[in-house]
Amino acid sequence: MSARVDHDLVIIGSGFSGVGMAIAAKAAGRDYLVLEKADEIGGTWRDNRYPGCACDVPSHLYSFSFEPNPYWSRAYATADEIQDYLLFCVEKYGIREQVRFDSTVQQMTYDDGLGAWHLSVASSAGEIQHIVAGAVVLGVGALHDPVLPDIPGIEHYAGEVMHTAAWDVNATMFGKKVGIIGTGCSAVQAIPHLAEDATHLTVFQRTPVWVLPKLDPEFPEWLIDAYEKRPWLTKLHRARIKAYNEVRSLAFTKQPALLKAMSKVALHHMHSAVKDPELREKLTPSYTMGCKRITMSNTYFPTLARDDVTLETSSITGADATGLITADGTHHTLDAVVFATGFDVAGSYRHLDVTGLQGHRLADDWDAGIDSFYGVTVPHYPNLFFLLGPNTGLGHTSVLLMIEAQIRLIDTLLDERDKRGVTAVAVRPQIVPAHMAQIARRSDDTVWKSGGCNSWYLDERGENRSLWPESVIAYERKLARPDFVDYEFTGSAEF
Ligand code: N01
Repeated sequence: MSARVDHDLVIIGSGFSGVGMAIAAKAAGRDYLVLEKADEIGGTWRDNRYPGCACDVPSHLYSFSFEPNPYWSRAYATADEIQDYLLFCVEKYGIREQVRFDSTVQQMTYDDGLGAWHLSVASSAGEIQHIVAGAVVLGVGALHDPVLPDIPGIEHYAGEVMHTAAWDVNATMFGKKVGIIGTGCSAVQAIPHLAEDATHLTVFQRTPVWVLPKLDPEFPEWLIDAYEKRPWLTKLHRARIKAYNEVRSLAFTKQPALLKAMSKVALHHMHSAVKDPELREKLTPSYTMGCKRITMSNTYFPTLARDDVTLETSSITGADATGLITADGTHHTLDAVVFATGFDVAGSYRHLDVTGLQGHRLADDWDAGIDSFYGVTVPHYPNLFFLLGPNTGLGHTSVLLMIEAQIRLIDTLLDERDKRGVTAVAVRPQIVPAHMAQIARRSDDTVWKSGGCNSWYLDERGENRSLWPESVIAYERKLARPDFVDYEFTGSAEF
């Protein structure tokens, strides 16, 4: 480590991305520090504690490949079980002592002479610390900043207000009249649980959602025993579901015939639970399946068919002290309103004030179009790396596959930088337009663009800057063998 930097590597965020990067940095013998704005490890699975929160990617694939977990209790783990797994990894690999909590990065400025980043880090008490880092990895998550829609008069509402992604675990909906806004993945998971507790649940739906049956068996003891005693069996199972999810994910994105067949399955699933033709009509999506993330639930439709659950499709026009008002003039009296209204996808980066080479500011650069090279590096920002950055989200398989591929690439680039005895590595600006053009071409034939829906997958220009439009295995292969001519290695390490 140079005497002029405080740490070789600063990792921002301690979700799966940050923890995975910290484990790799420790194994590589780097001097690293993790900055976490909250007071506990975890990102998504620390914050999303709404009732019913779970992952709709199979548990054995939603784990680090180097730390297979034979003890997953079911096919699709709950949020609590996933958070426990992450905390287990943190303890096993001895990461916690290198995590600084209550540390929000406010500003980052690249120092070209030094080949390092100056970070301003604030605590909740307002103390500002200055840290110099030889490289920075952003593991801040794309689905992190909750969106609260602008409802006229909501400031006068006197009942409880919650967002699914900022759930107060001490809150109870028991015995209350509850309204939930939104019918995306989070809502589909929460609605059956909220209906159990509430005296009445009103679901405010703007767009119906495609829901497939969920095959979510609990794993029997003998199978958990077998996975525990024979680690190769866990690895084999993981490889099998990885291959299956790869095919499924591509098919759900680009195969109209398969999507049509799956739509029939979803409609049959709904019809078998909902007998009322009027309710069926309200629940039937008009956009092509796959345009938004496809959800899975065995309890969503039966819940909507309950007498104490109302599906409201008239749009919300306002709020007052006691509830919400819809366009048809109905006043819905509610003790609690739950926002299951999603995330500001660009928000995690907008909050960061990042200045790179020659005064380039990330917020301004990305206002003109969120360009990156494989979502990991961005021109004009040397020694800065993104985990789950632009165009590396996934619709229907495990983002941990992307995170691990990205961590390997970052490790390789930092090793190569150090081997060459220079201070900086950055992607060459000239090669990024062709890469982005290829992403645009590959996105053109996806259902995300042609499916006739609005979703967080596309930006306000209708361009895909969120998801990886090709095979995950191709992505892993490409990042495992980077072409160093795509990068500039500069700066003398001699001071
Ligand atoms: O959010 P969303 P989410 N009035 O943006 C509605 C991941 N995830 O939290 O469709 C009324 O999908 C909006 O309506 P519309 C996953 O990647 C994963 O559910 O825009 N309604 C929509 O119904 C997912 O894609 C898991 O018309 C309003 C909903 O709110 C991502 O997180 C589990 C409204 C928002 O849906 C986001 O999912 C959960 C308004 N003013 C989430 N504004 C896993 O299992 C918005 N809506 C891995």
